[in-house]
Amino acid sequence: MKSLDAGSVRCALVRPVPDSYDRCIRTNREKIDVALARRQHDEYCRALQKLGLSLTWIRGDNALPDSCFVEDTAVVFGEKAVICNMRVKSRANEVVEVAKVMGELKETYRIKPPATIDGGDVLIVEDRVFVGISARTNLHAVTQLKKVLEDSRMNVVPVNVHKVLHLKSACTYLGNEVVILSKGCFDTNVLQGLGKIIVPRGEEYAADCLAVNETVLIAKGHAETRKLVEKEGFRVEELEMSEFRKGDGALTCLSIIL
Ligand code: CIR
Repeated sequence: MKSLDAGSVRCALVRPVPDSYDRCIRTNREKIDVALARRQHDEYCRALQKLGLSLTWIRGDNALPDSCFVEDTAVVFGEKAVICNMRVKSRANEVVEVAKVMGELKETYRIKPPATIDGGDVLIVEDRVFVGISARTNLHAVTQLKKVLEDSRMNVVPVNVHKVLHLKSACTYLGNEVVILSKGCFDTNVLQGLGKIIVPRGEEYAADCLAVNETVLIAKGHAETRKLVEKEGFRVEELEMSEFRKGDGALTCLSIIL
C-alpha cells in the first residue's frame, strides 16, 4: 500500500485558527500573536494548494482553543478513517465536527474508552503504522487500531515516546522509505530498513515535516536540516511556524491529508 503521508495525495482537511488560540494547551509562556498565527495558517493553506491539494474546511470553533491542530482528531488509512478519543478534556469535542465531515468522505471507526489517542502519535510509513505511546495515547488504542486494520496489510507497532508531545513531534515520513527524526525521543530500532535523516542538535523542531506530492514542507530557520533533506533528493519549501511552535504544534498538526 502506498503511504498516506507522502506520495500522491489530493485533499487536506484544515480548521481555522480560533480567536481563543492564545489559550491553547502549551508548555511555554511566550506570547502568542493570534493574528500572526492566522497569517501563517493562510500561508500554510496556500502552500498545500500550490502543491496540488484541494482544501476541505472544518467549521471553526472559538470554544476550542487547540482546534486548528486538526491532525490530532482523526487518522486516515485509505478508505477508512479512525476518529480519535482525545485524552485532554479541553480538546475532546474537537472530534465532533471532524467526525461529521469525515463521515461524508470515509468509512469511519471510533476509538473508544479506555483507549485514548491523538492523531499526532500515528506515523504511517507504507504498510507500517507506528503508534506513539505518550502522555496522550495508550496501548488500548493500539489494540483498537489493530482491530480496525486487521483485514489490511498494515502492521501496527507501538513505540514509547519520551520528551516530546507526540511521536510525530520527533519523526515524520518523507516518502521513498526515508524518515526524518530527532534522536533521544523513542527507540529508533523500530525504523529498521528505512533511510533516516537525523536532524542536527538545535534543529529538533524540524523533525516534524509535511511531505506533499514530492515536496517536503519544513519549518523556517532550520538550514542544516534543509540541506540534509535536499541531499536525499527531496524538493524543500520552508514555512514560518513561530506561532504554532509556541502552541507545541508543528507542520503535520495543521491538516489531515486524505
Ligand atoms: C496540544 O497540546 O494538544 C496542542 N497545543 C498542540 C497539538 C499539536 N499537535 C500535534 O503535534 N499533532
